[in-house]
Amino acid sequence: KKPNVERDVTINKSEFKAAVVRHLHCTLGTDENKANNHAWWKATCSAMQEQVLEGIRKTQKTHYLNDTRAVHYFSAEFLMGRLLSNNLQNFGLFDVANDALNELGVSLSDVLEEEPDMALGNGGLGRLAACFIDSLATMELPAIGYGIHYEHGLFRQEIQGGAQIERPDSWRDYGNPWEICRPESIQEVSLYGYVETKYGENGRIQKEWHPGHIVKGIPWDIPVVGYGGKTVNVLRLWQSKSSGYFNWDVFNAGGYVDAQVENVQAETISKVLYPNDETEAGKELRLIQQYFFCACSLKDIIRRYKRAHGDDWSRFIDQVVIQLNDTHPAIAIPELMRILVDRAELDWDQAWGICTKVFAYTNHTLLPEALERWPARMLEKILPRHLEIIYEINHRFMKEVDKKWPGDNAVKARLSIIEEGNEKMVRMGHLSVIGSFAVNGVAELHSRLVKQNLFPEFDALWPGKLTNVTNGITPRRWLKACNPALSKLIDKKVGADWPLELKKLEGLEKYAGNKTFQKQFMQVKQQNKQLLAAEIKESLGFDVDTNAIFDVQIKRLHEYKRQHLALLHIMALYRRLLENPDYDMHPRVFIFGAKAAPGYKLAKDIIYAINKVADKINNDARVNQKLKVAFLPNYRVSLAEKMIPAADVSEQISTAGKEASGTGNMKLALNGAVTIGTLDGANIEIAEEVGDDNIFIFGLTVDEVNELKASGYKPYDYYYKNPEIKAVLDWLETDYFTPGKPGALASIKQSLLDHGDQYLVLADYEAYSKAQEEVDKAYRDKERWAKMAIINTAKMGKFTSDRSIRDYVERIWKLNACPVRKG
Ligand code: 26Q
Repeated sequence: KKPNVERDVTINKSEFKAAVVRHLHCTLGTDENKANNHAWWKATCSAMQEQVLEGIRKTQKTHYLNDTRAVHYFSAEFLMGRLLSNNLQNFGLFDVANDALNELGVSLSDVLEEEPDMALGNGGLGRLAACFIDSLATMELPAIGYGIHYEHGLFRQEIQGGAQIERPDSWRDYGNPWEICRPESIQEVSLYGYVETKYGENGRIQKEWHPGHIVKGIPWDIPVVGYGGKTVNVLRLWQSKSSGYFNWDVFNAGGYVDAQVENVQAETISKVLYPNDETEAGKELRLIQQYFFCACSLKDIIRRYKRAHGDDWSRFIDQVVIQLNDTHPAIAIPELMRILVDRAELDWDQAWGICTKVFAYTNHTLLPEALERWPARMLEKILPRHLEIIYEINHRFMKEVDKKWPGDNAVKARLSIIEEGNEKMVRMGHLSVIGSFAVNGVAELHSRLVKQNLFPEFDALWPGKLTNVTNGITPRRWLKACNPALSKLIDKKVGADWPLELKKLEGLEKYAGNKTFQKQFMQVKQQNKQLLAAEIKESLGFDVDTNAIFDVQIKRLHEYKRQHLALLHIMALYRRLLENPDYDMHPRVFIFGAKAAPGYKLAKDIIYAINKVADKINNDARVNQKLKVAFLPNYRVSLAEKMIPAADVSEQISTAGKEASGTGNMKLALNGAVTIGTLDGANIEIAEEVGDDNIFIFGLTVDEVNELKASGYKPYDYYYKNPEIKAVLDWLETDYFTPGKPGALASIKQSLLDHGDQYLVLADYEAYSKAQEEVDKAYRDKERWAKMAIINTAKMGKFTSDRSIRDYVERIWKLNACPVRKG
């Protein structure tokens, strides 16, 4: 069966070949004999780009003619990964390109490897944005992504002597064939300066911001090709440039502008992505980045709106909805108020009415250290008018609070946008909730905790505003493209349109017990494991046994994600094997990928420890037939695409209540990995889908975590009670893993014992270790395991990002699809 998508693009093999060769000659100035794989890659991209640009033109024309309502997805991060293979797939040209290049004596898979990842994001939040714009284009929804054109994306990770070293990422150094510069849409953005208060004729107070600095924003458009190749939306990323404007009057007046700050050169604004996920950094440049892309994007939206509707603001809320991906773009709320009140001269209530019908906000975290707060003083310096507007928003909001809870100052203090204290801080989460018409968490449990713990009074004040939209992933990239062997097998059983209707995978369930299908399914897994084993050999230089269980933990390194819980267990297995060479376990390879924020000491220590323990185990002939550890450096989207199809076991072991959703959990299960995990984030919903028999759930629940903490958690109790815990923690302090450097791994032990083990690693250790024994037992029963793996794939339909987008569209955005046709 062919997918039921009518493809618009018709280019055959010989035409494709001709286009590639033409670009080799005319775009790259080389020829077939001289070209290396990089040149072939660029020429292939350029050949594709002809199709893509045609798609953009048609899509934009269609949206314009239909005067469509559109969603504007504001995100400081878009973790796109590679685009060529995705664009070929979505245009249905993968096989055409493959054959064309083959005839030119070139291997498409080698060419695909030439593409640098577009790593303009840290992890989950940035990748979610990328999956969402894929779904939006696929579902033919009018949408645009807005973000920052970072010159350097997330750092490249090297491992030297076991430790993480950060190197600059240079994804654009040799040119990016996908991006299109749009100089006709350059915008200007103001910074610094002071606010002048004027009194108009009608007695109306007028505010005028005299900026100290103006920077230019240059838009670069990245095509977003929907599956089927009909709608091609764009991701618009802003690059900063100096405008040459510098207000010397403001500077000379003194006091308003700090001379030192003027040194924030315009070009530095979009230089580099901040690598601190889940921590609030409070850096001035970060705030400027946020404002810069929000201001450019709002101007862009308003320019487009005015082209169709002139100065009539009455239809703005019908045409525009803006989704804020976390609070990073929350400054857009006072910016829109400023435009409406100061520039368009609407009165406050009218302007606020518009704002609160345009913005919706997605929360991605409950961790207190990740909730953005900006010093009022910093806002005052960089965005003086915005701080005034925030105070006004807050003032009016406090009156509303007083109506609901008269005289209750405690509730006012909790709900105020302004946190009083040593230093006044602006709470961006509060601003986002107050300025939006909808607020969502990213998994059922997380959304419940957002309502109950993070914003309980907001929920009481505005019932229904806080809601859930469970995350999802695009099955085009995360199954069809990254796992072609499994995709073809699935096609044969359930038809080829599952990438658009992921629930169709349920059709696999009836084969879960079928021996032939089990064999085929596990054969594909075996092939994928061989491919990953080759990658491990190439990257780390050692062999792994593909009959071993491939146990995969891939995600940013953070204490709450508990890579160190996995590490303690690995050390315990090692110890059991040393104590008893006949210790009965199926061979296992533990495979990690993780970057640590450069300033996060303990996270880096954990990476170092994993690598040191790996060195020892991998070179210990007494155990390395049964146990290996592979830490693959520089985890990124393109590496994930190789690891995920090869995983038998998916590690999702965060402390309950801490992982908002997780999305790697969905990708791994979709590819037939079985989860070992806590009742956290989307794991709970995954368990609901696959059933308790097809997942290994262990550990404390959210309620138990809270009870244990309330009753006074004492990690030393576990240390003294469980000899294995004691042994492995003490082992960390010796120089066994770090010869000549005793104590090099001691910080981990310290954090777990002396610093209170905030994330309850020791409390969950025993349950984890038992669950791992269950995993071992289950794997040895080949049929049982195959069945579990198949059911995991079969039951992932819920987690397509198309479903997430449908939820947003129906419950929040109220958008209509706009089919793009030929011509
Ligand atoms: C904050 C301040 C300064 C610099 C950077 C940051 C920053 C950057 C990125 C803070 C947070 C992030 C990213 C957070 C993130 O990825 N959260 C994850 O979002 C996923 C998608 O919803 C969830 O699945 C994960 O559970 C959540 O951890």
